[in-house]
Amino acid sequence: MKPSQVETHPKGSHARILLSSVFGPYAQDDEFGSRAINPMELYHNQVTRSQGSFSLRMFHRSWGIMMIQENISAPCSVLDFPTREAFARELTANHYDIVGISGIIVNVGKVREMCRMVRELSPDSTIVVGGHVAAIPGVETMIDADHIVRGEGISWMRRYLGEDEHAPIRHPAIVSGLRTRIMGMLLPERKGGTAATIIPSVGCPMGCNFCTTSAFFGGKGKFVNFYETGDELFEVMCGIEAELKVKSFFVMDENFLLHRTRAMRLLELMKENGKSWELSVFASANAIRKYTMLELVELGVSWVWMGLESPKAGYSKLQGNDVRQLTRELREHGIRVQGSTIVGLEHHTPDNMAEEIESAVSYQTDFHQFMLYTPVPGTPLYQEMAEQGRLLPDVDFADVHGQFKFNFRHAAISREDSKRFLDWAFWRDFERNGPSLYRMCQTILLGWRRYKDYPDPRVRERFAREVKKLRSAYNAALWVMEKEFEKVNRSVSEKIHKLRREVEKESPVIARLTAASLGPILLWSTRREEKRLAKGRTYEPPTFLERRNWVPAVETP
Ligand code: B12
Ligand code: SF4
Repeated sequence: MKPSQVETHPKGSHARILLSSVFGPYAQDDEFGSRAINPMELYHNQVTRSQGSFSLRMFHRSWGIMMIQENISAPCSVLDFPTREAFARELTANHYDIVGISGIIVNVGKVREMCRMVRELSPDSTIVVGGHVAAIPGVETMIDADHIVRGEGISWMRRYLGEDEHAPIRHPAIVSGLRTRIMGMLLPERKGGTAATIIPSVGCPMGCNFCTTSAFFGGKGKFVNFYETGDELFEVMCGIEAELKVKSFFVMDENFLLHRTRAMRLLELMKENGKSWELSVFASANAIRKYTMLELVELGVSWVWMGLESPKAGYSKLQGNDVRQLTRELREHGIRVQGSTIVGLEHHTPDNMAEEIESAVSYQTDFHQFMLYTPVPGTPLYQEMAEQGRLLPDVDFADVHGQFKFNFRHAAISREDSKRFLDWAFWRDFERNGPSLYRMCQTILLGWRRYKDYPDPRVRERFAREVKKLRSAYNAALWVMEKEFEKVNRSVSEKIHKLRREVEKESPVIARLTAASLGPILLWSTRREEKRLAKGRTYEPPTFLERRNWVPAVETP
């Protein structure tokens, strides 16, 4: 359905709206499409999942519906991570004219059930479904919704309510992660302690054939900018800095560094205003190479999520780039690298797969995501596979996410083997390179040593903030990792020991004292966590209910 064909809702901006994410619990197998292998956790789901108690665990809110709520003037509730009961309660406790449901492809079973519940419990509501789930061909026959919105949702919702779709985008103050947990410890949630999420744009113009976010927002050559200029972005970031007391931003933009003019203007303003911010960004190798290391460091880039895919894959973003060298350089400049490698590309075979995984692991990134090559509905790759008749017919959409098994016929690798290779890749990266927390500590130390006397005080201040953590809690964690890793890989344990000694050289008293005092507590919590995980412990996000422009409904007699 084209958005332009949709008529404005009769109540316009007076319509009462509920925006909900799909219901949990998530980390379990159920008939609605929850999967134990697919918890609502970014790192544990697809990055550090083999790292046991050293896995970084945290939740992220559903930013799409938060953005929509912030940018309409209608009374609107956001219900995030509800249970089915909480969703039912909200539908009956309030009358909603519009119920918006947000989901991705794996969630289609839940979206179906939620539409059914709305029809039953709030039959007068108009149902709008948005997010990546809308990309499934024929989704209108799978769910009972009135409108299915493909692509950018703020402008759609504004149009639907008769509001100005081109009005400037207001950015909600979003704390990027919550309930962070590592080595069995729940980290305290103090104001300013966690980065803020900032979303400058959606989509990516590079248009890699498998990329669902690029395809969803227009494909090759297209994307939607919420903030065109560095000036606009700077203003938004200043507002969020003041509200959340943060200096650190998780920049949720598929290829932030590709937009060099915007990034360089942001840098100029950061310098003029003495902003010692740190940015975690997603960027492709070709985009990173548009900058010198000093530009990246001055811009505060402290963490980069970069697609490594495979050296033989031929993606244009990797062309002409020695990604191994780039990874090394970034780390030497104190920039943590999160690599992302695809398992099961067309040229992979059982004979070369182990070698390809070995090569990916040898990049020694701080974090490493592995994903199966996956034709996802809506992408050029899906279209191609469908035309070639290679899509497997009986794969549930709940299992189409790249962390389980192939959903297509690969020329050389079987479905069962796809999972074996994927699991092996995660394990090998952990076993050979150690916990990601240890690798991060390496990178922080390298950065600090290189930049502690840098002329720009903003840069010095940032590295000083980072090394403070290294000297205290992280050094205690190194002590534990060194001990625990003896059982996994003695040579890595020795490397951790050496790093700890180096950290202690930087700050002999504090680092040693913290290792001695906090270390044993962390060791105890790490071992307790291992036992809990072995017994099947999982984690779920809390439910959020937030209202904006809210006025209680007027009762009609
Ligand atoms: C944060 C995130 C998560 C968080 C949780 C988010 C949450 N609370 O649900 C975590 C880390 C837990 C997560 C988990 C998973 N994720 Co995820 N995730 C993301 C990420 C990085 C950002 C999402 C985001 O906020 N984007 C910015 C907002 C503004 O965009 P948006 O959400 O698309 O919303 C816009 C539109 O879609 C639309 N819209 C959205 N909802 C609605 C609702 C209505 C009513 C309307 C009208 C419009 C609308 O309007 C919004 C504004 O334009 C995206 C990648 C990306 N760049 O988007 C992947 C992404 C959404 N995840 C993806 C996947 C596959 C997963 C996992 C299956 C893990 C995996 N194996 O990769 C799990 C599934 C979790 C589960 N059990 O359901 C895929 C989805 C693919 C697909 N086509 O379905 C994406 C696109 C990543 C990718 N490129 O592969 N994820
Ligand atoms: S560069 Fe990354 S975000 Fe952009 S299209 Fe390719 S995979 Fe997607």
